[in-house]
Amino acid sequence: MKIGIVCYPTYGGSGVVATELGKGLAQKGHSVHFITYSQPARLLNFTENVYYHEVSSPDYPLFEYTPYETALASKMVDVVSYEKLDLLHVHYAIPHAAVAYMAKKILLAQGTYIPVVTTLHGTDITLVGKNASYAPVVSFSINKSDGVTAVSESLKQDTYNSFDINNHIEVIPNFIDFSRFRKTNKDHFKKAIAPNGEKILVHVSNFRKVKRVDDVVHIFKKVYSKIPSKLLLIGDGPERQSVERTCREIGLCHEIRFLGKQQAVEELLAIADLFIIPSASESFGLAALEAMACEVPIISSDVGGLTEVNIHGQTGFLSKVGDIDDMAKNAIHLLQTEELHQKFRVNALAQAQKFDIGNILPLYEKYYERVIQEATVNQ
Ligand code: GMT
Repeated sequence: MKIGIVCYPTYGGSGVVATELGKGLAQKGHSVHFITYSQPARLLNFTENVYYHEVSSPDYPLFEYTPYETALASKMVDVVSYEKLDLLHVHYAIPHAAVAYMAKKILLAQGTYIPVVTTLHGTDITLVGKNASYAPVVSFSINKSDGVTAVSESLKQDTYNSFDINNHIEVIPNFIDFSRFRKTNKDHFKKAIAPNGEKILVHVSNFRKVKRVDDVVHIFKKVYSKIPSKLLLIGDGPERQSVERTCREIGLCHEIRFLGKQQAVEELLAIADLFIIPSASESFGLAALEAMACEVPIISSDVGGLTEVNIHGQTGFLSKVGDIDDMAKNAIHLLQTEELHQKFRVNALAQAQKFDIGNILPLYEKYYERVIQEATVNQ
């Protein structure tokens, strides 16, 4: 198949999933055309069967806001026509699903029918999408997509609950590439970070409010009072400064390291004893899955798709959002009970294996084929 992929090229989960999906499809022989405003963060090397089309939206003195959507729609039209694509797959509803609808109508006027699949990722539904400024367009463009997928059952339900949707939503969960995410020996890292054999707790996110990174620091404080430990905070974003202030206030800056955006997260996960993800909302929790693939048990909140990834009492523990005491209690229990910790490590890996890219990619391929076939019949 010839597939066009539209996504945010930044470090966010939706862009990561879109890029890894595209690379996986390309490896299976499909031609994959990325249409984005800059080179996707995980697409920096040459990859066979992968093409990159940059969207540029020229500035003009009249524009207070550059009309990116217009430029993107024009680029979609151009790439679909010239490259003779079979399908457009857009990730994150805002604005991609609406722009795809526009491109589809333009192409139809030129005699080409291009089926559009929209993948819902999370905040496009649960946070931003619900906002009255966007909701009517989000709802309309989901209904007008030829296929709609959500990354978890929970997100599917949230979508039906929040919008007036008359389209079927297929759940295709996020996935993990074990050739990259697996436990490897990084003892030299471990020695550098925890020279006296301290336990290593890790959090990875984009430091947005929804991630509740402050909770991570407060959980760590409680763990630290019982167990010699270190905290690694990976990623960056709007809450970083405030989290740094919290670390200073509780006087634990010397035990907490802010590592910023890291390319090789798997190398740090390889030395982790626990992964903390206390988010207020999480449609899937790809960061947790990546940790589990590296055999790291999870301490998480019990929201959204996290309940489908982290299994309470097996791969980690789930607590109510903001229940720092419970999360700390669970973390301490796990770190102090070596046998249980080891068992959770094994379970985490087994659970992550269900989301192996090798199992999930064929679901997308089958879904594409179905959408293309239905679109041909309904034309
Ligand atoms: O987590 C974020 O805020 C980034 C966001 C995105 O779209 O880039 O992540 C969402 O999509 C990821 C990939 O499908 C999911 O793993 C995350 O759970 C989801 N984030 C939220 O729902 C908050």
